[in-house]
Amino acid sequence: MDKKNVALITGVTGQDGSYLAEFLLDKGYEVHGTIRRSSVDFRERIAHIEGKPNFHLHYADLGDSMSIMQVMSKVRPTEVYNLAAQSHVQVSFDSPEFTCDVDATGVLRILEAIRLCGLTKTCRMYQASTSELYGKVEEVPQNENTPFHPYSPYAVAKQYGFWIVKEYREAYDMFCCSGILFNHESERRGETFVTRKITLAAARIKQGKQEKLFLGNLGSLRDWGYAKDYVECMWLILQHKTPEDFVIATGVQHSVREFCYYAFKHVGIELEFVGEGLDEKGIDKATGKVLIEVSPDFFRPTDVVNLWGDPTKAKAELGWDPNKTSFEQLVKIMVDSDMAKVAAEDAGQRVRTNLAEYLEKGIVK
Ligand code: NAP
Ligand code: G4F
Repeated sequence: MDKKNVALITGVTGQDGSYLAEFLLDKGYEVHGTIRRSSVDFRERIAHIEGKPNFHLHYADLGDSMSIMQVMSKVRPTEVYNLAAQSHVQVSFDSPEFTCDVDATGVLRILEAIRLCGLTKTCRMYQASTSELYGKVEEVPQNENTPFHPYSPYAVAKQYGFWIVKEYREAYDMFCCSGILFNHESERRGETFVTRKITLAAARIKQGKQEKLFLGNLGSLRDWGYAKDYVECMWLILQHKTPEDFVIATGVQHSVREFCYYAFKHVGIELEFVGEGLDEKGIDKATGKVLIEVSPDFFRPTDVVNLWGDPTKAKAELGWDPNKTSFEQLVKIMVDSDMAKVAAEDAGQRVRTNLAEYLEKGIVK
């Protein structure tokens, strides 16, 4: 492999960043990642690759142009993957200004840093865009030509990111592209996203460490893929002959309710859902015990309820396989991982937070 392949990943400590770093290291890249200073040293997702000779970390914050300029001029990457973001939709209603600064202006800061460092012709840039842009959907399934209708502060900020990438491509002839990624999950998914919240609760309930799971909109529909498969597509987008935007999705849709059903089934609990709206409950068929309840705390001021991607373009032009991991396999991977984590957990090992309990009580959403 050409030794000159140098990747800079913002958000390397996140779910996608950690998988992408592994993927690029395996391909022989020199990989640089950005981290933020935090009062607790928590880099669980990349702990296994820290210390590898081709892996380097730098402090930078997407809200701080100077830090981005410094890392860009030092690393002089050939590929930049901008994965850093305030990525939680519900949190964006509580922190809209911060979300805008990081998820919108942050993208501009990255593009300008590439330009000002004189890397316009030598560096390709990938922007982590999102199916949330389709928001209050105007077409089902959604493809690259579906109109956008962002429906949260997060999505509005990401829409700016999408358009500023397009603008720099056209204005400065830069190789910069957006991957419009539908939801993708894994055993490394943050614990407050719905899939991980469910798999963790299924494991904890099965092992007698949690009584109940409280959720919001059970009818919400998503196209869920496996994060490990999706990072390959990010890379393929930057290897394409021309800079273009791509939808990355599986083409298969399920509801939050179905995700619960399969996750609990995998730990040996068959759920039956009874009632409607706020009164709906998920009941253990064998014991009659209520395991899932609906709480208004987890509803959003505006919610995106019908995401379903059409990955035809990525399949045809990038040769990417959107169905390497099926929905059932994804649920199994996540539940198996959480069953093992919960089994290993004791008071000492759960010092980071009592997040599962906070989630259960609705203190953290
Ligand atoms: P994630 O696990 O929440 O990771 C986000 C990363 O961004 C973390 O490394 C975080 O650092 C970093 N970050 C947050 N604010 C930052 C700031 N101000 N400056 C620098 N870094 C900052 O998210 P993910 O699921 O991996 O998603 C990766 C990207 O894809 C995000 O841009 C997300 O919006 C987008 N996306 C995700 C999905 C999905 O389903 N996962 C779908 C579509 C698009 P800390 O560890 O320090 O917090
Ligand atoms: O898991 P979620 O929080 O993911 P959401 O909002 O779709 O956002 C994720 O995917 C986007 C791609 O479409 C990314 F851009 C974004 O960064 C993030 O990775 O919620 C999924 C659905 C929503 O409709 C939500 O209302 O599940 C519903 N839901 C129901 N109960 C819940 C809950 N979501 C959360 N987080 N917690 C609940 O208790």
